[in-house]
Amino acid sequence: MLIKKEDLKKDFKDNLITLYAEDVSEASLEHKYFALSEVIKKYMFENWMKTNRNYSKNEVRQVYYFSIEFLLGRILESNLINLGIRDLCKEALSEMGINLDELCVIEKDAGLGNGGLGRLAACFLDSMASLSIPGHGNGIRYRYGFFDQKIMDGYQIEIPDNWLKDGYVWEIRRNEKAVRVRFNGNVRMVNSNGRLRAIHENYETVLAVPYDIPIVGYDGSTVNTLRLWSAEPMEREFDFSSFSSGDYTKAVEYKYSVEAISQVLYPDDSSIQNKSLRLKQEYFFASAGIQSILRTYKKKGKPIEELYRYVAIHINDTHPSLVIPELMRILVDEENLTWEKAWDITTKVVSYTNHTIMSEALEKWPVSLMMSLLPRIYTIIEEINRRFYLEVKDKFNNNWDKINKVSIIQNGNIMMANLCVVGSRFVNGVSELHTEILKKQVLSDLYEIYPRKFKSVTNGITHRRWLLKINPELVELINDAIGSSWIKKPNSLIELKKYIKDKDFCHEIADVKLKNKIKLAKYIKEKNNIELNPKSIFDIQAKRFHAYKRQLLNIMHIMYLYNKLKENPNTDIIPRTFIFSGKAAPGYKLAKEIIKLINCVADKVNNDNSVNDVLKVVFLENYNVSLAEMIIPCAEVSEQISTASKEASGTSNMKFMMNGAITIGTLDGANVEIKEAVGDDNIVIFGLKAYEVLNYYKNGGYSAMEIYNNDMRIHQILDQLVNGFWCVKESGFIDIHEHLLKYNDEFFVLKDFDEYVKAQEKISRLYQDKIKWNEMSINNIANSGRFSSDNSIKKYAENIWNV
Ligand code: 26V
Repeated sequence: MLIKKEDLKKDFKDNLITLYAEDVSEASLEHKYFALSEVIKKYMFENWMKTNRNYSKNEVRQVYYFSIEFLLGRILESNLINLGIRDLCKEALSEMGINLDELCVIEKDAGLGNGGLGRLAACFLDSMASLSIPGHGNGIRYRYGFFDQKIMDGYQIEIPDNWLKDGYVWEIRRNEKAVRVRFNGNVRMVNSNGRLRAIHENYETVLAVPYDIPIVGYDGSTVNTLRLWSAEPMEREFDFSSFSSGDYTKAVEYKYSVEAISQVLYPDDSSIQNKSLRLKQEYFFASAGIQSILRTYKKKGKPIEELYRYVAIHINDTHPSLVIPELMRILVDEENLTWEKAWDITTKVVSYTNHTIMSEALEKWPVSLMMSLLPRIYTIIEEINRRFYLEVKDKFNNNWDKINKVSIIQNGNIMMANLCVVGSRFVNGVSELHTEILKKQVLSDLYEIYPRKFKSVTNGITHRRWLLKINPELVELINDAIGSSWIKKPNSLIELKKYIKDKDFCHEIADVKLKNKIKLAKYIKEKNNIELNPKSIFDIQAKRFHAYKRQLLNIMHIMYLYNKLKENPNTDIIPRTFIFSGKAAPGYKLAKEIIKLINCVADKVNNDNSVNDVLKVVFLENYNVSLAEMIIPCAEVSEQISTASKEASGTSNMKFMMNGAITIGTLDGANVEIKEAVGDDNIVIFGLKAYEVLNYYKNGGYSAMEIYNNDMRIHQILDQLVNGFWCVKESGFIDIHEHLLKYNDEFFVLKDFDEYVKAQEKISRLYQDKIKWNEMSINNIANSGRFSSDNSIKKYAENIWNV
């Protein structure tokens, strides 16, 4: 579709009139944002309709990506980029005296995700559409997204994210496509014509209403759909006339209990487990999604037995795992297929990605809860488990230890990862290392049963957002050097290697970085009132706060530097700005205490004139997609310092390298592959290896106390945690102290400290050689194409979905 500037201007002005009865001079930025978005929507909708018609007419296999999180961020500018009209639009608006950037920031982030997992889902949608793969998202339309974080007196405060307050332009409510989802009640088995039949009675019905968001691919031709479900009461059940019969409060209670299902995104923390509302959410979108897929499929007029030819369902972690018994339920109870046939279809259609090896994060649900909330689904899981048991008991020679480990139901709990492996065609980890750990440890017995199910697909990020959109000046440099073919073929970024020894190019790269840093320094001055030296090294750790990600190691290194400078003011230090950003789960005490510690250290360091020429510490509140877009282009050092084996992949590591930062990291997750890609000289690696960590967990032999007693730097830092050194008023950082000493430092912070300090010294040394540093930076950018999510999606398409 060819869009002309004059048409765009006219459409925009028309919209201002029809929406707000205003002209350009009268409209507020908000109104202009909405008017523009409506124009862009119209441009997308034509191809959306075409894409949908094409999908329903032609016999193409559709992929449905089920995820309880989609962390989209803002999408106006991405849509403009993918439609190929960002510059045109900028120009058109500027001719009317409007700055596009000012409109883009009006959009509220769609923060329907916690972090990496949700953002991955969003990047994958972008890649599927850009590669013209018929791939759609299926999730929940949360009324409140991930909380907004405020820092008050150094502490994290959570504020509800009312992102829908002013309406969301990119969605369409589709009343006519609503489906019903049933909860509670009881199940009775009856014999009908020689077949056992399940009758589900006395259930409560919830209406699932879909909201569709168009996902436009790069070049605009393919427009896929993200379908998010909202939970609403059935009108019949929520009948105000019952007021007269005295049931008014009951009716209101019903309404609220139903709406609660899609009310709020759970901020992941250890307390999710056993939350019945969470289980309701999981079944709600799994069931609604499956019903909607089957309805679409049946319109094609194909026999249900052939479903697997036309449909691939992917489950992003175990949260959508009830897809498996739900599909079984419909095939057996409603389509009247035999169990065997239904199971054959289900296990050909579904595939599963695991995203963590942390045992606390592996989902399990009490049998009692499942039985009462989803009685029919429970009986199906029980039957899957029974048949699976018959299959493995011979294979494992009645080895009960092993049989129990693979069992779907264990000690009164349903183990969702086991259900997923048994019920899926393929299972994959999200980096090579992570997949190896799944095979050898976490899911080793299941791997023994199904070796061919296991695959590895390393995560990726969409370079269209994480480079093209967020770092325009770097993009201009790249395009001048190697042309713009990398936008369609991200691996072509490798051509930049030719420029590594090009002095001019090196200088230009450094200039762009400096410009970006100056912009960020200005923002930080306004936001935090901290003055930064843009020539200092910008060293950034931006991600969720989790003990295993070890923000603590980072801040302890800063505490050590401070102590060293105080002891010897002549210590030669290359000026550094340490920037932290990220949210802790509201119930995660330790993580919140680490945030407080960072803010206390920042306060003291930044206000101490004897050190603040060389050392600055900043905590940027409310890390979200938009903030990530702002800070990532400014990083020179990317902190990827998780305890080896714990970070399944990581994706910010990829975003930072793509924008020219050098990684300081452990050999964990995708860092291993980043090291392979850039070579040992272009990354700084330190710390325990995954097998060493796993070995300590298995066999013991680590004593944090011993390190505390022998390393005086650590001794001093730990003592300062509890003697009021950093925050005089506070009672001290007792939880952190105990975590490290009393509970023996579960994530090996003390163990890796010495190597981390040395790695940081190496970073400083490297930075002094500006030429070398810029070469490293170019090398990182050049090798980052491999981590485009286009590559991940191609692998899924070929090896897993068969599309
Ligand atoms: C959740 C929890 C909750 C309880 C406390 C411990 C804990 C640890 C981890 C998690 C995360 C669960 C799933 C998840 O978000 N995994 C992330 O997925 C990303 C995309 O694949 C990947 O890059 C991250 O490494 C991985 O942590």
